[in-house]
Amino acid sequence: MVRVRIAHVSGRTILHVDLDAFFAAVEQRDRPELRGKPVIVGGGGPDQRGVVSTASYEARRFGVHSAMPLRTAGRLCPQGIFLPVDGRKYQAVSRQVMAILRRYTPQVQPISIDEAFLDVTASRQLFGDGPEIGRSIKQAVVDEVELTISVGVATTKLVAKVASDLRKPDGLVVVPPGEEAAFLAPLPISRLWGVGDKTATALREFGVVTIGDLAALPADSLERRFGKHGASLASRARGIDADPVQSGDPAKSVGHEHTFDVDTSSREVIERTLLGMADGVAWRLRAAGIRAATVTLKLRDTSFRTITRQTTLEVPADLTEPIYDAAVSLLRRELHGQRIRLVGVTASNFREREQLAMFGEGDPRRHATAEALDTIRRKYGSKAVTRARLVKAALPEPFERDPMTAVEHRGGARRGRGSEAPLEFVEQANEPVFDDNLGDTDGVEDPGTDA
Ligand code: TTP
Ligand code: MG
Repeated sequence: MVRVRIAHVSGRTILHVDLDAFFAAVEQRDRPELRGKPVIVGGGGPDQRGVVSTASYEARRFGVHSAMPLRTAGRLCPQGIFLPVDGRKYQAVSRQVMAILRRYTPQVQPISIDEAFLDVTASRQLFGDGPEIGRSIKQAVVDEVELTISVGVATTKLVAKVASDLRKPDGLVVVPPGEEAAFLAPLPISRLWGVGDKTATALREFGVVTIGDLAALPADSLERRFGKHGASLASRARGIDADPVQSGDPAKSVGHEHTFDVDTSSREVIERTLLGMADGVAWRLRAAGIRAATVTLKLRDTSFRTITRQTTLEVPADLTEPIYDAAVSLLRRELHGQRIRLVGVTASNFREREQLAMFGEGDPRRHATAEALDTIRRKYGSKAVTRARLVKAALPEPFERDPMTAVEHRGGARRGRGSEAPLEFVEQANEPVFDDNLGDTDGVEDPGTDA
């Protein structure tokens, strides 16, 4: 544990909380005979074709890690204890932990099944400073859920996230205000949240090894090389990240989700499904007279691992194409052959049409076409018009139910997959997330809709 003095400061205090070896730790908790042993959780059963969801720290010593084929894990760690994924159990535990976090502040933003940001700035008077709150949460999770977490405390989400990962398991890393850049500088760039493999490789070609190397580069040369992300890379390398913790407001997003009858790894099927949903989302935005600046993709795989990835549009949209394009580019970064159970797309960060003069109207012909189609849909029903790509796929389109009556809230009636309408119409209780400037964010666990 790294303990550092922290004065009461006027800036923000943000915590990032992440459970340690989550799925494996839950299994070790429930079966004490597995404690201290190399536990490897993956696949839905004895199916050796699957991949590792996670491995206990004992198994990690053999080189086993998430996303590794189970076969490889079996070779590296023959004495490993292989267990199937019990997604529902982990979801229930996740909800329990999130509920503990919400005792410290309503400003909780879950970003995956086992991690969340908290803005505790306003909670300090009641619960003590950031490190104190971190310790208190760690203790509560041990006492009530019998699991360990790692916590990062900092002034920004970016730095808190990097910090929580640094002393796993059971870590508490505190970065005092003003020391963000110095804290990040010696770390390899791969640790910088939002820097994917591609960017990391490109940066290495630039001679950048540590985050400090990146921070030392002039912003304009980064911009020349990396376009609009260059400037944001430079400031992120210094720990600058104004992004707020977004606890979510149901009124602030419009989304569709679809649970496949059979989990699929077909890119074509997933993309076509997204297209149908983007079309429905755009239609609802136009009906409400609003445009959305943020598009969030949600994916849940066979092992119930749920992520969301979010991107901000340069121009707020209420047309299918920009929403679909944004969702697909997020999707392509995340799909690497895994079987997908659920996909969703959400638009948020709304702007009234009147506020949009500064963005210009976009392509007026496209708008006229979309509005003409909307008129036909209103008059003859939503099935009257559909996209050629959806017809070819014989896919039901998303707006076959009245949006006003088909709103489904989480925690509502559970439905088996077989009985579900093929395209769920979900008014999302806004999980979305946060704007990572690189448009590549970790996302939120949805505890409810995929029961
Ligand atoms: P992580 O927090 O990335 O991993 P972890 O909690 O197992 O280990 P750590 O101590 O390093 O935080 O992911 C949380 C859970 O999500 C993990 O327990 C299993 C699941 N998961 C997958 O199913 N597939 C994956 O590729 C990853 C990375 C995680
Ligand atoms: Mg974890």
